[in-house]
Amino acid sequence: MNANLLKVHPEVADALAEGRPVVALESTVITHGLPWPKNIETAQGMEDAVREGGAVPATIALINGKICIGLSADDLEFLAQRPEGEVRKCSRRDMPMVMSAKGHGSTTVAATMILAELAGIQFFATGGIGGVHRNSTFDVSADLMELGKTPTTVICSGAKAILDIPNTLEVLETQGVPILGYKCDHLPLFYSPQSDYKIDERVDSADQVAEIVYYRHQLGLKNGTLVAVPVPADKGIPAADIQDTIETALSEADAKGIHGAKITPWLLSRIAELSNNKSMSANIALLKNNGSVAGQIAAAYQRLVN
Ligand code: PSU
Ligand code: MN
Repeated sequence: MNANLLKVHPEVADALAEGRPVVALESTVITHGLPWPKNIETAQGMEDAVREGGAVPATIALINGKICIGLSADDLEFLAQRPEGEVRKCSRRDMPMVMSAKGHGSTTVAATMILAELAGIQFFATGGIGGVHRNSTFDVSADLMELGKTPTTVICSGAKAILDIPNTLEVLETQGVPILGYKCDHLPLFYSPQSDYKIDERVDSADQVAEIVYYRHQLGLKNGTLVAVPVPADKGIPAADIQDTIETALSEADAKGIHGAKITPWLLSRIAELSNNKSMSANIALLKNNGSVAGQIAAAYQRLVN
């Protein structure tokens, strides 16, 4: 790759060169997931959490057509303040167009995995992955396919209950992506710490995750690994308490004909409104917590390989 296209923040470049742990962070949550100023507070809070966990954070985005691996405080604020429509939500397919137009793009889980891999970053923290949308034969997030072919370890809180969870789990199985339940036996559903879906493997420490990732690497497997971390108990919303809100938001979206890349951001903000922002405080709490767990996992991995 032409090195001029990649702008690696000096702190991240140093950490990578010295073999210190780094955790990638996505930027769609900043531009399309949370409103100003919650988005900037959360983006900074997540970076702090990664540091507390023991790693260097690298938030990833496209700014003026350049791939940025690690953002300065000014870059973060710049992205967080862009008016709607100025930053394109980028999944795998969108990045070349944004680069060609010298535009701005925020990266989804799929795009962040691709760019993290390009930069040599193996661990990535986010809120929730995309999945199979309900009542839709073909709206399957590119996140799921990316997890099948890019060897990034994604630390998240499962997938949102707005999705078709059984079909999402089937696609992940087909793609060869294991789900590790971080101190849990059942899949967390983003806002909700618990569900009825049994998880593939329970893990109880960062070292255990690091070891599983190590063996995946040794086997030469090119797929990703998902680590599912429940939202902290004091901020979680029991699945039964948010189910009606989710159903309402889903039928409103249906009536309005909202679909494609717009549906996830629309549903998130509608659910926040309908829940008097309870869903948003769960969202923020789980993002920070996942940053911290990811920092610990990245640090454990470095200890293991050193
Ligand atoms: N889940 C969230 N918040 C988000 C997203 C997912 O809780 O902001 C974003 C992520 O960037 C994810 C993307 O990768 O939505 C999935 O979108 P789609 O279904 O269009 O692939
Ligand atoms: Mn989609």
